[in-house]
Amino acid sequence: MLIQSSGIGKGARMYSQGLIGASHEETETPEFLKAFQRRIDAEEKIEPNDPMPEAYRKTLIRQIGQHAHSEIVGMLPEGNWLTRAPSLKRKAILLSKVQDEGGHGLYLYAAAETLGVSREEMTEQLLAGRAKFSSIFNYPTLSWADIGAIGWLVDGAAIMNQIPLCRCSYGPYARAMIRICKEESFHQRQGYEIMLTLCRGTAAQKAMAQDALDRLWWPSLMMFGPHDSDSAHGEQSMKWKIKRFTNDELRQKFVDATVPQAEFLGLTVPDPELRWNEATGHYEFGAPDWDEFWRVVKGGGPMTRDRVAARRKAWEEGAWVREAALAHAAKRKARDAAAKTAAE
Ligand code: BYC
Repeated sequence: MLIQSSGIGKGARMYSQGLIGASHEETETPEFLKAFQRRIDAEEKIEPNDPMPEAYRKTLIRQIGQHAHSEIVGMLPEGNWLTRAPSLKRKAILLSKVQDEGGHGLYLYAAAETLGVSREEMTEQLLAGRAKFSSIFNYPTLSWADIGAIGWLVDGAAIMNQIPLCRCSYGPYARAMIRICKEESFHQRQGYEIMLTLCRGTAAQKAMAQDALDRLWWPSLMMFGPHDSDSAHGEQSMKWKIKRFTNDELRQKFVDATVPQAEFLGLTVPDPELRWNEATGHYEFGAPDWDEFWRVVKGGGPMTRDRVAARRKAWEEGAWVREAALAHAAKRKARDAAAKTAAE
């Protein structure tokens, strides 16, 4: 698999540059850029072998790579509760959810590879702290209620962000998102069901659910990225139809959908500024602590070091599997070549 992945990567890079050996400054004439934008505006899907501006390719590698890392790193906070799930049923459901997240990471790494980057390169960037992963996974999971809150809030925020990504202009990313969104929808429901069970349980269980909401509400709002005025990539990504809504638009949609769910649970959203605005038909809400957001995003989150250390350990301990797969693939290739020669 690894040999093939690297091969796809190199091929895609060659095609996306248009002329082999020419720099993108030479090939990206104003006419080329206009023609590309016309394809985007006409809602055509861009496919791996299509010519594309270098900046479009790089933006996608950054976003899809970070998205893939988030899925994989996101397995860790939930994995932390696999051995302590309160029943066999809860354990089986959580195990299956965590496996789904691993699958999402793999589709996304594969989608990024079509743009000319290998999974090894992306992993090296993550381990060296050069590639980000979602801020939310820099926080710890302190109680079983956090598993409910992650499904409800984190997968809920992910769906809000990812449904529009199913219409992203880049074909492989858009197609990967369709299956991912179906699975995220199940994840959100299982999280909400955990919260509902806790909220209908004892006073101590309800307090545990409220505590999880108190700690995870603001980090969930931060998942949508910085305020639009501080979003470095937002405007261009909207023009290229990679993003269909701005960070603030999606955050508002999330708040509008989630606050009534909190009310149904009988929980209080920890925002004194939260109020329904009859005139706009939307909730008004307070600002997240943006200093905390940037601290976390820049690698200073409470769990950042642990998360990266866990991924480094897994990558190093998996080296023998990658080596064995490569050796097996080389042996099969040599055997097939020998059989072909013998048949000729
Ligand atoms: N965390 O210009 P902006 C899941 C960075 S996994 C960290 O607005 P953009 C799940 C941003 O990268 C779901 N970094 O960026 C898994 C940029 O920095 P660089 C993960 C963030 O890309 C397991 C800078 O801030 N979802 O659901 O236009 C279990 C400026 O931002 C964050 C995705 O990855 C953040 N929250 O918009 C359970 C969705 N926000 O790269 C659940 C795909 C911003 O210039 N990604 N930054 O160094 C996106 O939709 C977009 O990339 C974002 C940001 C909306 C996140």
